[in-house]
Amino acid sequence: MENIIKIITSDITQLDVECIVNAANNSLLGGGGVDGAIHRAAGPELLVECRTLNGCKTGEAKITKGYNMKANYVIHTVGPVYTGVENDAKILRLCYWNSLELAMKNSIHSIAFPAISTGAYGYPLKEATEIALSTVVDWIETNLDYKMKIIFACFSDETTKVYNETWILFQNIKKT
Ligand code: AR6
Repeated sequence: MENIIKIITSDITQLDVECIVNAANNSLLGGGGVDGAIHRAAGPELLVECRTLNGCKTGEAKITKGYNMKANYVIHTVGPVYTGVENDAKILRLCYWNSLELAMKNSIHSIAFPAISTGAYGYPLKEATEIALSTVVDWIETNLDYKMKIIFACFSDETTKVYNETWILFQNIKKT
């Protein structure tokens, strides 16, 4: 399998991948948005396992099973609440990076990300997308011998459009 990056419009909870990423909060005890959807789709056993994890620091990642979902694993990461300071970008980058590191540690070769921090946490979508795409490209380039399929599961066509536009822009920057 090659390294692949795919951008699709999808409900992340329905994807047939080894692992999906949850945009969680520090408690890891559930919430709204994608977090709520993942807990609903996985079933109550996910919360039981999450209770054993003692929460998660912002920018870090923890792994659980996927229970009733097709995905075998959920990697829970906590994005920054957007405040407009430089550190927001560093933390958002860490979410993607640490999730991929944890996936590799668990021999996972396919992973789907939601647009972390761009809902309740208020991160402007375009800026967040640039960070998401550049971070996974950097990670792939750093781990060329590890094959990973990375899917960006956009929840609306509008989000998908921003990802696709940013991807083109990013490719152009990379080439020059
Ligand atoms: N599949 C894919 N993407 C989704 C789905 C889904 N089923 N549902 C929502 N999104 P958010 P955050 C998109 O608010 O900004 C929670 O309460 C959504 O359209 O879920 O990181 C946590 O517990 C948006 O683009 O996460 C935290 O308290 C993106 O997922 C807080 O929200 C992220 O929106 C985290 O906020």
